[in-house]
Amino acid sequence: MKMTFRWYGSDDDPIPLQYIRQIPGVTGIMGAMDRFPAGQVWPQDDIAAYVDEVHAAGLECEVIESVNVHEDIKLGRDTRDTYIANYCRTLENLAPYGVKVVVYNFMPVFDWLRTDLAHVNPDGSTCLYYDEAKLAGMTPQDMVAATLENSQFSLPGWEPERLAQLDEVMEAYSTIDVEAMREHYAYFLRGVVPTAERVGIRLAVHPDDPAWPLFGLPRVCHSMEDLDAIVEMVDSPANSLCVCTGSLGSDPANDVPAILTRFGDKGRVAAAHCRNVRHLGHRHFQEAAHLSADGSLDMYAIMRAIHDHAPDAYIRPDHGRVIWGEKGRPGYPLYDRALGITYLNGLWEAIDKATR
Ligand code: DNO
Ligand code: MN
Repeated sequence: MKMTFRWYGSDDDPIPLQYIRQIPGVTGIMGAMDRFPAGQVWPQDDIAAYVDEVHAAGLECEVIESVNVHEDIKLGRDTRDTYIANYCRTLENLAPYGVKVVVYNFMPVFDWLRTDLAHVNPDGSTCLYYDEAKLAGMTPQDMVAATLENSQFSLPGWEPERLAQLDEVMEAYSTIDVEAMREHYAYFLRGVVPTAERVGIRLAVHPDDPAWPLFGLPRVCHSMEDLDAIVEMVDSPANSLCVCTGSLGSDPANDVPAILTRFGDKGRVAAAHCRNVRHLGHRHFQEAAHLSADGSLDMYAIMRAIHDHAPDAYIRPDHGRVIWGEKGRPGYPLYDRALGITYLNGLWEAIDKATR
């Protein structure tokens, strides 16, 4: 296991690398470079500058998150071959800088979504929160309008150009069902996995968050069955998973330790995001502290499954609560994620010593 921390780059992240290095047990970062729109080739100069900065801070940069998949690939449009070729070029550009795992997702239109970015808890901390009832009767267009108006909702990864195309994209998806989406997914994997294998990168899909369909869109990555279908599309360790425990765990029907065990045994867990959620009702949850007792997931069982079945996975804490008056990106504060790491490392040490 290698413990890492998501970092958006010095221009986009208020947390300095030096602070990340000061968290006990962190060996590297999971790098995010949100400035490149999906479909664009990540230029080598930008990658070099980013990775050099991470190395200069005494940290590794072996995982890059969210090399995003262009919507035309998910829609199966004729232009997809160009975007697949660009994706391969980005993998070729990342590999010489020591990148071993690339995390991506295959969610149509929306990446992760919440209905409240700063839900206030009784202790004064705030957290990300989702209540499907708040979306009742809303179209995606209404939701986008609400987001832009009062930032009550969150739409990560959305550039204004993409928002302008929302009507057209939603219309295009109206003819695409789960089966067609899976075909488009397999086509993408067949296009990129050979390059990933050749350059020594493992692709790791991040599951749908939350773990159910939204606005009738065909989401294909939120259950054990979905993950089975994905790993079977191309039989290669380069076609792997990033098991986000909080995303899959938003649906109480998902047994997250069992998922880690199953795909760990198949050698398909390249990375994991370890975080807790608290179930509040049907399609209704809030994000919790990492501690098992604060939420609905058994973080001990999760760490035990990683320890026993996917011991080489890169892991990181995921969304944290905002505590101690910190300012910054919702979900990505320093303090609560650092507390999460310390707790996860404590579980790991106890598991490791008890099983020797
Ligand atoms: C949600 C987060 C996301 C994730 C991207 C992956 O749980 O971890 O920001 O990194 O959706 O593509
Ligand atoms: Mn995650």
